[in-house]
Amino acid sequence: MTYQLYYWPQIQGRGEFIRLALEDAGAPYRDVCREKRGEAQLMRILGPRAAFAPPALKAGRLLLFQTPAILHWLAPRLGLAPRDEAARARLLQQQLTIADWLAEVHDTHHPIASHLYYEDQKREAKRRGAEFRRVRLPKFLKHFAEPEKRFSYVHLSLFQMVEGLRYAFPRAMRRLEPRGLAALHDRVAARPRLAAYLASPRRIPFNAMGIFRHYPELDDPRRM
Ligand SMILES: N[C@@H](CCC(=O)N[C@@H](CS)C(=O)NCC(=O)O)C(=O)O
Repeated sequence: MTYQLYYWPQIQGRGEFIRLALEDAGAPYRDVCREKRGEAQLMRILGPRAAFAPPALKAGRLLLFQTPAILHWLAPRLGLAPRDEAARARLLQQQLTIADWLAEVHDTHHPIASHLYYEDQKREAKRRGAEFRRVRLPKFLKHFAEPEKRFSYVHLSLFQMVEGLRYAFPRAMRRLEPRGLAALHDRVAARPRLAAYLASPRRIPFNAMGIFRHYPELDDPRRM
């Protein structure tokens, strides 16, 4: 089975959480929108009623949207989740919390509207960013500070959160990052297939269009 991933070609974004699972498992997949005329293919599956927003995964006749739902379906097939229903439900619960966390990261630079420029909501972003660093970031980090021993797709997603947050908020992360999460990050980065992926051109670099953006004015202030 060759899986087909549909996601905006310029950013890691939410698509990256699915890419990491496919890459770690060594699963055959096409990153459809990064091929020729890829965005046109994305538009074709984004019918006004079929779906709300990418990422999407196509597997045979199944077309599935929503990052946590895709991972929930995919992970047992890739050996990244047990088949036991209760255990899978608990992983989905954690992935949904990660999705909430990711949305809050996005809202630090787009607190008013995602369709407006950052430059048009900078003042609000500064306030939102400060509250995020003061209250929400420590709360999420603490929640995931001691990851479960049994490896799953949630570990891959937590790796991506750490990577992204270190890029977006380097000073705050130096202050707040729990040891358990740093250790998880290093363990995941050393997995052979994942290490190969991260070093390859398939890994899109972080940039100023993605969900994780580095605006120094939203990070902890530099010490004088
Ligand atoms: N909850 C959805 C969110 C999907 C989403 O917001 N996708 C973004 C890109 S990362 C998008 O294309 N949004 C367009 C829109 O909301 O109109 C998921 O986890 O897949």
